[in-house]
Amino acid sequence: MTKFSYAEQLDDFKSTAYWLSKRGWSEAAGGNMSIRLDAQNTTLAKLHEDDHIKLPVAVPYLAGKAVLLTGSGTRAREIGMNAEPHIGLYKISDDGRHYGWIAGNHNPSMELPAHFAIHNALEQHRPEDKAILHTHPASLIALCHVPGFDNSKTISDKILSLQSEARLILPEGIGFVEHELPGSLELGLKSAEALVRHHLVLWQYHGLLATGETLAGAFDKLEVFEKSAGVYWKLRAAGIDPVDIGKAEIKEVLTAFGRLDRYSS
Ligand code: 2HA
Ligand code: ZN
Repeated sequence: MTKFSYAEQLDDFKSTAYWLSKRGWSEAAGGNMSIRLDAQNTTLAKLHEDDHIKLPVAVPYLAGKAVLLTGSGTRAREIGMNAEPHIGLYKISDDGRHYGWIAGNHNPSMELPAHFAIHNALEQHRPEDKAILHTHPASLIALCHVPGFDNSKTISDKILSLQSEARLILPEGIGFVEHELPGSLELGLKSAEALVRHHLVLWQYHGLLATGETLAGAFDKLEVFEKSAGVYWKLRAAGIDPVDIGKAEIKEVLTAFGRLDRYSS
């Protein structure tokens, strides 16, 4: 099998997968991850036309770029031990309408259309965010079953107001996409739209999509949201209806740290 040598990215996949597994957030083969590689990498083999796979929508911002993506059926608990056999390297054609496999694992995650659509949006709007992580944390999925928790604003306001620093880390709140078929293009396109503004998107009844400069950075944001959701469930389990911090105090915190402009109340 053709090999590739992206040691830094492989370490990021490995340690993030280890922690996803340790936290019980990626059961069985649930979840997937990808990293967009910097600039056009001229050392990558040119894509043969015969190996071109047509993309359902063009990804012009990814033209000529490459993405490392976890393989279908790969398990976080195994990636966390040895990442390399589980990661594939894909290149997008110069016209941004096709992609092809270059090296490594060549059976990509079913969420490839979502990852490519999101990388395309990130490259356009937040090029520093090169990593995408999808996982299934129980406390976040459970939020989708609370009556009324079916939109970005309600979930952001109720959950990110339970701990002083949560809204500071996620001032724009979290995005929300209603239930869509896993692996579908619709899921990818709606997520790409939500991610223009948000770093996290909750997929209703499914799981979370997180972005960051690295997978570890995406994991940080996921951890912050999950911590607040954990506080919510602890209170609910104790029969307490959360009081929450209150908008005025949240605004005070965001103002003190210069982040009020990213907050939409
Ligand atoms: O099984 O989580 O959403 C991988 C997934 C697809
Ligand atoms: Zn999933």
